[in-house]
Amino acid sequence: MTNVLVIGSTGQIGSELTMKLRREIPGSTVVAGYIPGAEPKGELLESGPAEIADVRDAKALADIVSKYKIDTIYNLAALLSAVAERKPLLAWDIQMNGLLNILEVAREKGVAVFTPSSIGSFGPETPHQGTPQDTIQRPRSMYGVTKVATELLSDYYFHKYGVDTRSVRFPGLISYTTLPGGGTTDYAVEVYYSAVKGEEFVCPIAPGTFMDMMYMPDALKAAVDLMQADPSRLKHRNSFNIASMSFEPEQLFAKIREYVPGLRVRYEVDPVRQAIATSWPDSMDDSCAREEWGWKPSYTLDQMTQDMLLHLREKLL
Ligand code: VAH
Repeated sequence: MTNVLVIGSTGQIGSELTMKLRREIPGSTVVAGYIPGAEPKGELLESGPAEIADVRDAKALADIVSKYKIDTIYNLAALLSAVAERKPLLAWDIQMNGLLNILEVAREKGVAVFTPSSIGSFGPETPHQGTPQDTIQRPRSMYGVTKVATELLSDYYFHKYGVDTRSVRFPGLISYTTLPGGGTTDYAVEVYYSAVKGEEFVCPIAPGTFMDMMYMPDALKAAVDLMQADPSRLKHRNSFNIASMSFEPEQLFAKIREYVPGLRVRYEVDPVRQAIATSWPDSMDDSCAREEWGWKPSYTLDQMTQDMLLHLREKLL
């Protein structure tokens, strides 16, 4: 993996993944793909090349791949779960027609492709505790439908054409660099901002609602390690369960109050996001990722909380 195109480079994952790849891959060219209206800024813009990369424009993608001799695409273009419920047709267009464009370019030009899946690819019938790697996936959200279809289409391109497609099922991701864009797990990011600013946090997810969560540094480690893994060890490809921590809102708030005793919270449950959250796993079994490519998270809830508060105080105060 040397010349990389990150599609969605200004989003919650892409903004940090692009910088990590530029720092950690010697001699690499890491192109920040973006869409008009979401241009890269600051260090992301100044530290490497950037190109307009709309997944719905197949020719533009092919031209970028040729121009920079791209060997790997990270496809992070997606509407997150709550937004996708408001704009289901746009979500399908970006996530599925966009993916098809990327996979066709990858097939023609011999490019590896990483397209994340999510805990959102599971549904109410999926076992919620220790969710298996291979299990029933009948999500009721458009986001989840696109994630299951992403897994199937990516595996199809591997088995039929030999395209090197790989993927992980991300938990809810928590980070301090870029706010998430309308997901069901966003509450677990937003509450840290409220804690640092001394504002009351209004929580849209009900107490007792467990979801898999992960600190961004671990998520980025997974995305890079999987693409660098020995392909002969992979029994799965699209998509690996990866897990780190599982908590419900009250557990998260109690941990934050160990460092910000005055944190104030009240609940205004959002029925759309609550229905989605209830359908998702409480905790996934990630033994296949651990066995096939050495996955292991580093951060605990306590370590994440200390790191989030430290960096948000620097950023906001
Ligand atoms: C969302 N943060 O809530 C995203 C993610 C697993 C959750 O897919 O939609």
